[in-house]
Amino acid sequence: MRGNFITLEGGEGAGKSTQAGLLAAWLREQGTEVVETREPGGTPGADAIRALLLEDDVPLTATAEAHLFAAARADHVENLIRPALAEGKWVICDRFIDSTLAYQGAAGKMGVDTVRAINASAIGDTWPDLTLLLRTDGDTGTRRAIARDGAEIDRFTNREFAFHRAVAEAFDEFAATEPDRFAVIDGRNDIETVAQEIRSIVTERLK
Ligand code: Z5A
Repeated sequence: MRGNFITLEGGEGAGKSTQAGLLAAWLREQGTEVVETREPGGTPGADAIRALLLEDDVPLTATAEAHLFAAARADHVENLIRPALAEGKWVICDRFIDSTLAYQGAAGKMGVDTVRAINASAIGDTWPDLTLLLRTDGDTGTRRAIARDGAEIDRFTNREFAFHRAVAEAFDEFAATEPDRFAVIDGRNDIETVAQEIRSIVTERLK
């Protein structure tokens, strides 16, 4: 039987990585085989593209960025996500296609439909079964990311407030359009409250 595919989405510092780890640990306690991964990245090829996108100081157009995120995703889906699901494992992925739709498509102004088309062959029918959207106000997320990383602010984090607001609005719109796939969670709550809510949602929707 195919495993379940869960993605976590939201702005920077929303708590996605923290909650991905807690959810994976909780599922493993119950005997579920879990693969934890993240985007961009997750395979050697996708990690090399991640370095180009997030760490190297190479100026890129929005179109080039969107194609690179999709290229990383194609490798990640084909070499890691799809095989794991086929083996019955659950895959928990920190960011996936909705990030590209929100960052490059909506906030980056390429257009959500254009970005969706670029990603069509990268993911095929490998859409998430459940997408957990962690909502925070911009300040909370940025404060958490800065407290964690100190001065290490990558070029996505450094973008202006209006860009992050456009990202947040896009995520809200996607969740409203696809309520069966998305669950919206208040990421401003403390870590254990958020984790408990996620466990309830996963139990209700997937178990
Ligand atoms: N990007 C894109 O443009 N297009 C795409 O297609 C994709 C990505 C896939 C990825 O950077 C950047 O790439 C991202 C979008 C862009 N940039 N932005 N902005 P990344 O993967 O390096 O970083 P990130 O995805 O933004 O994640 P993050 O900053 O690591 O945030 P997080 O995973 O949501 O948060 P966290 O690491 O779990 O928590 C942050 C800190 O807050 C940490 O110290 C925690 O202990 C603390 N924390 C977590 N939860 C709480 C609660 N509930 N209360 C208090 N403190 C908390």
